[in-house]
Amino acid sequence: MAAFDPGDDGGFGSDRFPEIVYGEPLGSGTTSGGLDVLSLGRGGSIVLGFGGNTIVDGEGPDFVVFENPFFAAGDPNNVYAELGEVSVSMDGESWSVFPCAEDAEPPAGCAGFSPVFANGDLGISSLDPAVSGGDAFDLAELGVSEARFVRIRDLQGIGAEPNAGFDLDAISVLHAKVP
Ligand SMILES: [Ca+2]
Ligand SMILES: [Ca+2]
Repeated sequence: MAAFDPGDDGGFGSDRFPEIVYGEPLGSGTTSGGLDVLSLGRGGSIVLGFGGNTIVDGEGPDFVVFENPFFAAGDPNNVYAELGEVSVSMDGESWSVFPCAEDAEPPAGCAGFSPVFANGDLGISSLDPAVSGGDAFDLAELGVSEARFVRIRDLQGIGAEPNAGFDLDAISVLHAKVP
């Protein structure tokens, strides 16, 4: 299940929705923003389910969100980021929100800040946070043991049409319970 509530000036990738936000990410590393993404638009949001599987709280991070941030002009201190707020839910109605300090340096608790190296075409796994890049989340931080849905909401409303807002490439589930 995937439900997209687009904001203004987004929609890049929507012709390939929902497939574009499932499957392996196609990260472009630190040099440019990957194009295997759905642009949420200004204030847009998306809810993703995982085919009936649930994310469970295991040791360390439990899922990773892949956007397409990159180092502007190659400068690691100048990340071109479009941050998103991440929430989880069991029923799709009641949500637990990861607090996102978007103005902290570096931002904390948000998705969309860490460049993506995971790439299905290059054989770089999205299931190994040591190599994948992306922004990892731990259910334990919220005191949540299990989640069926992840919601991402664009926070910054930047970028030009049709690429405005948070660009979702994929979410990888590190700790899953399969029914
Ligand atoms: Ca965990
Ligand atoms: Ca982006």
